[in-house]
Amino acid sequence: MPFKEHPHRRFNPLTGEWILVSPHRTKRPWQGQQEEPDRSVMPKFDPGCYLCPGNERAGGERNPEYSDTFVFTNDFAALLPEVSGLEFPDDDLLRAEPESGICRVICFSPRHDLSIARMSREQTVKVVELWISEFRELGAQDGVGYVQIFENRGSIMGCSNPHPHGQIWATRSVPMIPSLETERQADYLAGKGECLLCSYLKRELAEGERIVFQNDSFVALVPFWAVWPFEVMVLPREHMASLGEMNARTRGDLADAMIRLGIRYDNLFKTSFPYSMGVHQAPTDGRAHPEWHFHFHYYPPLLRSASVRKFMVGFEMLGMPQRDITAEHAAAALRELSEIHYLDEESA
Ligand code: H2U
Ligand code: ZN
Repeated sequence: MPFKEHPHRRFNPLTGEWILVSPHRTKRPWQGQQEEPDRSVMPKFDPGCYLCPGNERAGGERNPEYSDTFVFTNDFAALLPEVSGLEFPDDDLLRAEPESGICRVICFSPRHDLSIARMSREQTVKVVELWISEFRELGAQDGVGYVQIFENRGSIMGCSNPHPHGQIWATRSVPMIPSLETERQADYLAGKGECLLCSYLKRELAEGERIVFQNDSFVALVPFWAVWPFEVMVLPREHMASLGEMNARTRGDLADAMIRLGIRYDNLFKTSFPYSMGVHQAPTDGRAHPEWHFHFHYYPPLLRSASVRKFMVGFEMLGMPQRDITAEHAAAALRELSEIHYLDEESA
C-alpha cells in the first residue's frame, strides 16, 4: 500500500517541524461543488470605511483621494520606535529583550469591493511595486532586521475590514519563523552546496502531483508538508533572496500568480476565500544571505465548505499539527478549478 493512504508524519525542511497526516479520515465524499455561491455585493465606496479614499481614520487623519495604492503608518501599531533606558530581566528563567519596529498598512486599490482575485494585473503590479519600495526603504533603516509583508483576508482571519489591504511589520529582530527558515536554508546550503528551495522546486516539478499551476517565473504548489487544508506556496523558479531582485517581467508574473491563485481559492467554495498570506525573504540585518529563496505562503483555514473550517485544537494544540486531506488531494482539487472568477462567470 502506498504510504499516502496510511497515517504518517511528514517533515517540513524549512522549519524542521513535523505534521501528522491521517488520509483515511477523508473517506467522506468531496462536497465543495454543492455550495450556494455567495453573491453579496459590496459598494465600490463605503463612507464608513477607514481605508476608502477621502475618509477619516480612527486616529483622526484623513486618507488622500488616492487612485491606485496607498500606504500609511498603522494608527495602532504593534511596534514602536526604540526606547532607551529600559531595564530587562536576563537570566535563565526570566528573560526579555527590547523589540522595536514600524507597522504600516497598504491599501491595494481605492475600490472597496475588490480583492486581488478580482483586481487587474496592472493594479496588482502596483501592489508588488509598493511592497518592493517599502521593503527597500524599511529594510535600509538602522535597527530593522526583518520586513514581514502580509495580508489577512476575511473576518474569520481576524481581518477588520473587507477593503483590499495588507500590512507590513518591520522589526529589529528576525521573527521566529523567518529565523527558523534562515537557519534551515543556511544548513542545507552548507551541507549540500545548493539551495533548499531550488532543489525542492526541481523535485516538485518532476513529481507534478502537488503543482497547482505555473507561469514563466512562478510555481504555485501545495507543499508536501502543508498543514492548512488548502495551503499553497508560491515560489520563483529563479533563485532570488528577496522581492527587490525581481525585474519588470517577474513582477508581472507574480501579479499573475497572485490573481490566478485568488480566483481558484474563491471558486473552491464560491465565496470570498479567507486566508493569511505573506512573503518570507532574506533578513535585512546587513549580512549576505545566499541561502535565501523568497517565497509566499498562503494559509487558508477553510476545510470542506465555506462554513466548515479547520481549528488547531486538541492533539494539535498539545502535540503537533494534523491534516486529513492529503497535500496531493488538495492540489488536485485546486488544479481542477476554473481561472474565471465565479462572480464573472455569467457575464463572460
Ligand atoms: P486587519 O485587516 O488585519 O485588521 O488590519 C487592519 C489594520 O489597520 C489594523 O492593524 C489598522 C489596524 O490597527 N487601522 C489603522 O491604522 N487606522 C484605522 O483607522 C483603523 C485600523
Ligand atoms: Zn473601503
